[in-house]
Amino acid sequence: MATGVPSYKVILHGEYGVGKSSIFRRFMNNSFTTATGKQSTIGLDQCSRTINVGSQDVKLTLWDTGGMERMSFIGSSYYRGAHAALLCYSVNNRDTFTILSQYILDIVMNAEGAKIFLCGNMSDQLSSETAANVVTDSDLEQFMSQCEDVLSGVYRVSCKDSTGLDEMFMDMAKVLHQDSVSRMTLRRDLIIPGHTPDRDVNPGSDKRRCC
Ligand SMILES: Nc1nc2c(ncn2[C@@H]2O[C@H](COP(=O)(O)OP(=O)(O)OP(=O)(O)O)[C@@H](O)[C@H]2O)c(=O)[nH]1
Ligand SMILES: [Mg+2]
Repeated sequence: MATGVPSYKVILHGEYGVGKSSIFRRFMNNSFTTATGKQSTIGLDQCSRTINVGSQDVKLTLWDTGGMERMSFIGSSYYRGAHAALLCYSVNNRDTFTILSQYILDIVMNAEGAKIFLCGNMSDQLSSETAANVVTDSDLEQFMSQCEDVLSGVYRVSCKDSTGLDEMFMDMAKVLHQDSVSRMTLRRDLIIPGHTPDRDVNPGSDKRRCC
């Protein structure tokens, strides 16, 4: 039986430049860098943090990579065993938002069973100058109404000024742990000591199997 701190793997997902690595760095060491020029992530990074949810410690491990790696052979280890995907877009770039359904499909196909959390980053960039390209509250509401069964949490954050990040990590840890506890309870309730369900469903099946 597994012991120790429950551990959950979360992959970062979303368009180039929406701030996935910035979220990763805030998670890892609470830092933020403003890169001049395009610096896409190459390779795979992972980092863990222990978060206390109520009376229980849980470990969240974030995985970050660039789009090219996800499509290469590295991709399979990226998706494998993921409990969740943090699907990111930039609140001041509608293109990164309108493409989200493609990313949801990608997660569903490659990381079966992973919960999806939606994260709008760069909330510090919401201003009148960027208004034309901003993802509005009504855009978000419409998207959520279409995808409510798919989304396990919705957040708005800024890596630049740290708004909303710790609350998001805490909430994700809570949701993932609660889900895991519910599954274990369900499994335990289904197993009655000394009772083998298969035999009752098909009495006599043992005879047929006997050689
Ligand atoms: N103003 C502002 N800039 C941000 C924020 N988050 C990230 N950035 C900047 O956005 C740029 C892209 O951020 P990254 O974290 O590299 O984005 P990414 O999604 O990892 O990009 P890829 O690796 O290419 O997929 C960098 O110049 C960051 O400094 C934020 O919350 N506010
Ligand atoms: Mg990156």
